[in-house]
Amino acid sequence: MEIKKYTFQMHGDERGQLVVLEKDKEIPFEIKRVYYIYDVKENVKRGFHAHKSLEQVLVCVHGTCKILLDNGKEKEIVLLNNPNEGLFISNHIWREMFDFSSDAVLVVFASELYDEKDYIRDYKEFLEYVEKQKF
Ligand code: T46
Repeated sequence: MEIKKYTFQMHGDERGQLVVLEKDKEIPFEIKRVYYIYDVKENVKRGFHAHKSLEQVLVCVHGTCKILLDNGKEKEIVLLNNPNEGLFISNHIWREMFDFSSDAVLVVFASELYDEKDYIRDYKEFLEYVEKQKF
């Protein structure tokens, strides 16, 4: 599975760091929604779903977390531990987020507004859905 992990340019100087994310540049779509996840309790796993259309870029701006990506055939685990790195997740990818450090802040840039109908929350249904996309 191709993993799209971006390293963003840092505009650092003696005052500290600054990272810029703009639509169609660092983020490969028009950003319609931003949300963030933090204060995740120990051993908690989140996600367990895929999206029919949504594309997202995940940035762990503080602390660390891991993301499991699953395209129905292969699985990969990506560590996010750097505020100048972003992970692109396309549609049709099952994701699970885990191993959050207690100080982790995961910011997500999304290509669409929130729509529960875009979620596939059942793993068996996800496998059937990706299989159907081939035809
Ligand atoms: C994803 C991963 C990375 C809203 O009302 N609006 C929103 O924009 C979002 C994202 C969530 N919600 C509500 C829906 C649930 O009642 O917030 C609650 C928690 O959402 P969820 O259980 O889906 O959270 P995660 O962490 O499992 O998944 C989220 C995103 O939902 C999902 O799209 O890819 O983060």
